[in-house]
Amino acid sequence: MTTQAQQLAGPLSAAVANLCVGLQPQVSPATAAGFREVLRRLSAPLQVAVAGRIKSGKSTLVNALIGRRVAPTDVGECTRLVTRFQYGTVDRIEVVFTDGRKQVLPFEANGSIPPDLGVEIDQVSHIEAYLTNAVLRDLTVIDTPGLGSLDAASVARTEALLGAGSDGELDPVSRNAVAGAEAVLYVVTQGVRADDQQALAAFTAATASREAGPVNAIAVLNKADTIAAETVEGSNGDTWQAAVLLAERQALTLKPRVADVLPVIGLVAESTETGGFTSADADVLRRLAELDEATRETMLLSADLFVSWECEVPVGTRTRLLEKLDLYGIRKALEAVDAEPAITAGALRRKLLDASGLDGVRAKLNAVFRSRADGIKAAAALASVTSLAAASGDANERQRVHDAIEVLLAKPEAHQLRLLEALTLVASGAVAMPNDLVEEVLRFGSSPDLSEQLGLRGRPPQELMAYALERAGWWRSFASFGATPAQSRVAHVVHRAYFLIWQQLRGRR
Ligand SMILES: Nc1nc2c(ncn2[C@@H]2O[C@H](COP(=O)(O)OP(=O)(O)O)[C@@H](O)[C@H]2O)c(=O)[nH]1
Ligand SMILES: [Mg+2]
Repeated sequence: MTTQAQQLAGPLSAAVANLCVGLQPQVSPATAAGFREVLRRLSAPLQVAVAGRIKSGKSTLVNALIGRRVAPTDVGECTRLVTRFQYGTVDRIEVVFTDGRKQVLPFEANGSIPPDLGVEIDQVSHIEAYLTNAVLRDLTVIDTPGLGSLDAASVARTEALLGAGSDGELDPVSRNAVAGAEAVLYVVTQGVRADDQQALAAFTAATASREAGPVNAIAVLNKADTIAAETVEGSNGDTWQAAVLLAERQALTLKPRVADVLPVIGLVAESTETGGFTSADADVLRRLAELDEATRETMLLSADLFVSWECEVPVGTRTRLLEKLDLYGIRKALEAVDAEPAITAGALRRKLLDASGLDGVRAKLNAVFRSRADGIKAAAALASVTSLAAASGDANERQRVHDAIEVLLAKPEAHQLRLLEALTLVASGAVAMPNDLVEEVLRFGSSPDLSEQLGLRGRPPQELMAYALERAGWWRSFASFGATPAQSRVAHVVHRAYFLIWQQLRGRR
């Protein structure tokens, strides 16, 4: 068996792949089969699950991110299935049945997956959608029906199938050990409830007990346009400001299980990114902008009034615009036309996209997931390797695997992996720390930027270096003196992280 080094995300994935290859002849056939699956996953793009309650707008957001209206939204049986969107050289939909059978289906004329498949849905495991889409080259996006929902069958399917796609070679225990998404984009709407926390825990279960944490989890506050600004203190009646404030508040509830909570308007992002917003729509908006003030204000009071109020623009046209942008998007577009009556459809689209907050979500995905894909994948693979060995029931085998992992982690190159592990341990509360130290440790995961990792964004290099060195010293003594063994292990990693930052800063001078 050879590893496909050119497809691996980086050196950490390569190190874990080598570990698997090296161990393969020394373990039972069942564990070896599991290792093959781990190797297969290591050379695939990062697997990101989009999770959250039903109707929170997951599929809408998936479409916006992929840039094509390919996931059915709202209704239809497909919204109850897990769909994996991955890169392929030709566009293709495969329905995978629970018995392993596969059936190829055509896309709808509009390029979407058919909302109703015309097959026995109870026998469907999940859908594989291959798209020739550049976004998917290094990110496989998994749309889920919804964790923490009331539809028990959908929940069961989500939990069972997140990250499915194994070749049927594995027994259920092993499959569970290697299944699971490697990262999660968690979609919430106004008012995170207690069961959203439960849903995050369910995600942990679905990722085969790997913790979701700030290293591999981001949350978005979707449907930001529907927030009633007057209910949010400090928003000054501004919807987006209200969304920003609410997202900050939700971050307090969800952190440190997620890296951040960002507001977004998935619907507007979808319409502007998938070609849904057309120049005909821009024409309609220009006509609406010319209506007399009173008519316009009345129409913008509610969705009902928008479509039913007497006005020269046909009702069907208005209904379609409402479906694409909802009232908030229409209001924003009208403001843009007011400010610049000759605005082009393209410029209007850009304004709407800016208003949707999608750029912020993309930037966060890049900073938290893409830039760390190697570490995230390697850590997930190591966790799988560990649970495969544990599941084998053979104490010798377990010891051999454990020893090999220890050797790997002791290498200086594996520092990033240890740091990711430490972040997850601290974020999940598995290793208890005082709050200020938790915050300090988690900063390492907040950004690839060194000054931000130090919590000293924008400060001069000299100050950054002095601080890194000082904290390195502090964590070293904390490791030796004031710490429990578990804390001490984390502290050593943090000490080294500061030391390496200091070295890097020095090298830049
Ligand atoms: N107003 C508004 N509606 C949205 C937004 N995102 C999604 N929706 C609507 O919410 C409904 C459910 O969306 P869907 O993506 O199917 O949710 P899912 O069940 O989580 O996949 C659809 O009618 C979407 O058009 C948003 O940001 N604003
Ligand atoms: Mg959906």
